Amino acid sequence: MTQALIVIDVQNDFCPGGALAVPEGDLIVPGINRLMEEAETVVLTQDWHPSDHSSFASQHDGAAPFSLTQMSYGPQVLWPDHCVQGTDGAAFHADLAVDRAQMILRKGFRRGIDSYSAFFENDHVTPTGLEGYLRTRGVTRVRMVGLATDFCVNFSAVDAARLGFEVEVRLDLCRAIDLDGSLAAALEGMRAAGVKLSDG
Ligand code: VGL
Ligand code: ZN
Repeated sequence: MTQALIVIDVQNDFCPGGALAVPEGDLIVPGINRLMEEAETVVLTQDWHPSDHSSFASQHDGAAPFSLTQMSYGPQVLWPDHCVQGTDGAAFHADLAVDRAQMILRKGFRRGIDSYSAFFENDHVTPTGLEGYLRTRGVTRVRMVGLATDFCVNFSAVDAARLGFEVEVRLDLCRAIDLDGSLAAALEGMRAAGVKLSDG
């Protein structure tokens, strides 16, 4: 029974001062580094958008950031431009111990579709390949930490549970965006999917 630590999107744009800053997003870095030191298998995910990504409000005439739109694959929040490929905003937080990671999974790189989850793009069917990576390495349990609790951590955790992994989310090492009750809905959804929520 092998466990993997999956560190979701601990990138400059999600930290204070970034384009889509999550309150206290940087405070979780030291605790994540400590977990990474002990973990046998470490995966980092990296939100990685082209500059004209369709999840950006700037690509939709008159649309305000944080408004909701309909895409062919379902509802989509329109975000401020963030995590543009190759920019400093897309880089990992400078203090994150990235050398501990064996795999870095980039997601959201296709213009027309977002990818909150580390396992599937937002159409919920296009795989990222992470499931195969974990299974071929014998991983059956995953522990998740990172940003943001109510978006990328939530979607990743629920997908992992649906795929049959045993999932724990360390809420003390996550921080939320919390748009219109999205944090409460995410906690409820994760619980319903069988995700273990813990505080350390
Ligand atoms: C995320 C919004 C847009 C996240 C990524 O990492 O939670 N949220 N892109
Ligand atoms: Zn994004």
